[in-house]
Amino acid sequence: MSNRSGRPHVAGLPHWERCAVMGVVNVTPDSFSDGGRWFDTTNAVKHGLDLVAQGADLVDVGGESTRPGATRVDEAEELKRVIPVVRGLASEGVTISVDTMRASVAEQALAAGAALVNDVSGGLADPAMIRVVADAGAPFVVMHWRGFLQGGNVQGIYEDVVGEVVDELHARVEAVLEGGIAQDRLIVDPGLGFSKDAEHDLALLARLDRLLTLGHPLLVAASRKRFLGRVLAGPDGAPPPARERDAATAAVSALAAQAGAWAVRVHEVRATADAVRVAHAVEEARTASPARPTPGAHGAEGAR
Ligand code: PMM
Repeated sequence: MSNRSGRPHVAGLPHWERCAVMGVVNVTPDSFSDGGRWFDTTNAVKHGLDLVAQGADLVDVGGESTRPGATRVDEAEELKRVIPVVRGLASEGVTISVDTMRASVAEQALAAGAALVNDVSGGLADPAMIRVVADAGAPFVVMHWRGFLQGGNVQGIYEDVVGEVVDELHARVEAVLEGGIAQDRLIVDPGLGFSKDAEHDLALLARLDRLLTLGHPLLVAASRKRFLGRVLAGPDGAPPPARERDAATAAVSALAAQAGAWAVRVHEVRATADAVRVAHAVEEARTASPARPTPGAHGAEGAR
């Protein structure tokens, strides 16, 4: 979906003239990259407000780590972590997305003021999810997901990762629409790092244009992920720790924005807020500048 300016737009959310910045608040003791740091309501709300002050357009609140191998938290614990934070941020006027695979958490978060449901399972983990989101008329992120990690990562085998992710996301989009979520409220996400290794993630980032053919706003969540560790590894092959991957994350944000992503999901907002603004300014300059002959053509003319 896109509006008159050609920018992708999601019904039910504010319109942003450039790639939006989704700041992450993980209210978990064990998240992959920032677990434990914001693990109480007061700290988590403060962190969310700090992210907004640094340039986040919306804040993604999650109470369950999706890091490979993480054990699931029970529903009561997830609710206890997430709902007070959603309520606290909503009372400050923040646009909130709730990162959950549970319909009950989504339902209560929407009632507490969340605007968007971000489900890394694309509605597969909880059969009630699609109905809850459809009934609330809320926007929904459908991420590419092949199930909870199994021994040996059997789900992470692809012949053509880009083609398979596009096809599988297309099938999920159809199922979600069938379930009653509105066409103009659906966002798609390639699910970087979920049953994917570094080569898979890079191949997907190289072909975001193929994901855009799905016809839905695209969310890219590369922040601090393992593939960046691989790209940044030193001569000994050791990846830098997750918190030292923020400059690389901002580089991905600029590339994703330039490719036409609707939003990027990041832990460290400031650098990405700058990156998407630079990408937007370059895009505006491209639109404003009239087409001219290429230097090669010019030179050839001058030589004649
Ligand atoms: N990745 C994580 C959590 N939530 N949501 C979406 N839509 N896409 C993702 O790729 C995604 C997500 C895992 O990262 P974290 O635990 O470090 O935040």
